[in-house]
Order: sequence, then C-alpha cells, then structure tokens
Amino acid sequence: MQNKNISIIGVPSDYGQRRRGVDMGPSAIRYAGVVERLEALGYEVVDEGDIQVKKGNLIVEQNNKLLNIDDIIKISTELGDRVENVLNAGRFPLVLGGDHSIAIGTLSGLAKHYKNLGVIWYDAHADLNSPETTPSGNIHGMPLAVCLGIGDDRLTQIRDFTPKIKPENIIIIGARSVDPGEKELIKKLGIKVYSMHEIDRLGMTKVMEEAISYLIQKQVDGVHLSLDLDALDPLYTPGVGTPVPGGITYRESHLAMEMLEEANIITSAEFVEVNPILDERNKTADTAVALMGSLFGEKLV
Ligand code: 6HN
Ligand code: MN
Ligand code: MN
Ligand code: MN
Repeated sequence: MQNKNISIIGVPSDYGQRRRGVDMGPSAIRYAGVVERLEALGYEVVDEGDIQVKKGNLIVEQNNKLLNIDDIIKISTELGDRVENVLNAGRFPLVLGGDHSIAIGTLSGLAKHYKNLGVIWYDAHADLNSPETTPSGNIHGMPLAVCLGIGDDRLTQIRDFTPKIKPENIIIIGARSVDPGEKELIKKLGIKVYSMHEIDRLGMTKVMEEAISYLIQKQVDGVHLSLDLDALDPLYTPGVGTPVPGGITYRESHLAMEMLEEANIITSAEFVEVNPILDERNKTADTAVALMGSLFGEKLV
C-alpha cells in the first residue's frame, strides 16, 4: 500500500439487521490484533476508536421496510464526516463494522473526496435492495443501492449529495444469494458481477486480473474495498449474521487481497458483519485480520 498512514474507525452498529452482536465486531477485530499486525508491516496506525452509537433495542417489527432508519442516518452522517477528515489528513481510512449498512456512511465520506470512485463489493449478497424490493426490511441489504441513489431519500441524501457512486465503477465479487429485485437492477444498470459461478469457472486469479483492469479502464481516482466477511464460506467465517454456503475459500480470499496489494489500487477499506456472538473462538475476526495482512502487503516468505 502506497499510503503508509492508516486511521482505524470502529462503527459498533447492528441497526442494519436483526441479530444482536455485530455491534461487537470492532472490538473482536481489535482483539484479533489488527493494530499490531499492520504496525509489523511498517504502517503508522492510529486507532481513532469507535464512533458514538446509541445502545438500544433494535426495531424488528415485520412490516417495517426501513428498520432503524433514524439511527442509521445518524451513524452514517457521523461516519461520513470522520472518513472525509481522515482523507483530508492524507491518511488511509480502515473502517471496522458493524453490519454492512455502515457502508452508506463510509461511501458518503469517500465520495466527497474521490470524483470517480471505484468500489469492490466482496460479498455473498449484492446489497442492492430498496424498500420496494427488500425481503427483510434490513438496511444492511441496501447500502449499494443507496449509494447509487436508489431508495429512500433520507438515505440517498445523506451528507446532502447523491449519487455517491456510478454503476459502471462497481464490481461485486462472491455473490450467491441475490434477490429478484436485485437481479433486475444488476441487469438494468449493467453492474459487473463475479458470482461464485465465475469464481469457480475462471479461478480467482483471472477474476481479480479482470476486476483490476476493469477498474483501471474506468480511470477511477480511488478504489474502496467493502469486504463483507460472509463472502467467504461459513466454514472460515461462521460469525456472520447471514451466512450462505458455497462461498469463497480462505486461500482464494488471501489471493484476492494479495493481488489487490500488488496492483496498488486500494485507497480505503472496510471489513463488516463480524458478529462475535455467532462466532467460534473469534475465528471470523481472526480471518478478517489475516486478510488485512495480505491486503497491506504481508508476505509468506
Ligand atoms: N449483508 N438480501 C437479503 C436482504 O435482507 O436484503 C440479505 C442481505 C444481507 C446483507 O449481508 O450485508
Ligand atoms: Mn453485505
Ligand atoms: Mn453479505
Ligand atoms: Mn499467495
């Protein structure tokens, strides 16, 4: 990584879904040794701590299509401000979740800075739902749509501008649980997706080579990696709220991170959906930190 100065921001939010515990993700990732791991690679790391998230009861009512929206607006706005400040200080933002709804905040900060931002969405899901298409009402299933300007205005207008990203600058990797409305949107907008089918068929090497040259061709001025730990097979990351079998392996994921590091294109990252309550001895947080090791240039020999 070119930028040797990393700022870590924890976002202990579980408001984007219905299972408690993902708010403890940032702590679990810290206990797995993220700061020490990155410092050992020669980075100057500042842990800025967690943003303020109110502890409260999650709203779980059946008919609500935008669960906990008020809390999510507040968290996203604050996170966006914090991420923008990190960029203005010339530092690399590394955001620890929290459920994936926090990406709305992260991208609202990044997109003020980068005018042609690329996004790699490493996830079992497409997170392209809207209140019209959501099967759950959980906002963690919507952040990518929100950043495209699709969905409730209160979310799309966070930090007073929309859209945050262009559909042609997005690459989804690892998809295997995509809802009907999301499939339609992917077709309509022509979003580039490497589902598990392409990963099986082409192999991770080819997938990453293609993904990297695709973003370079789009002349992006920065690339954000939004890594949902459920992209990996639950064998390696059991501590996630919405596990889907048939996922990316541990080695394939390391390879993907190593290739991103070699390509030197990543300018910010977030690791989300680590839920220690559902985990086995902090395995998911350990995997997250190991992947960060590869992303930031750790070598095996
Ligand atoms: N995630 N597509 C499902 C929904 O409820 O919208 C699952 C979303 C999962 C979101 O894992 O970040
Ligand atoms: Mn996700
Ligand atoms: Mn997911
Ligand atoms: Mn390797």
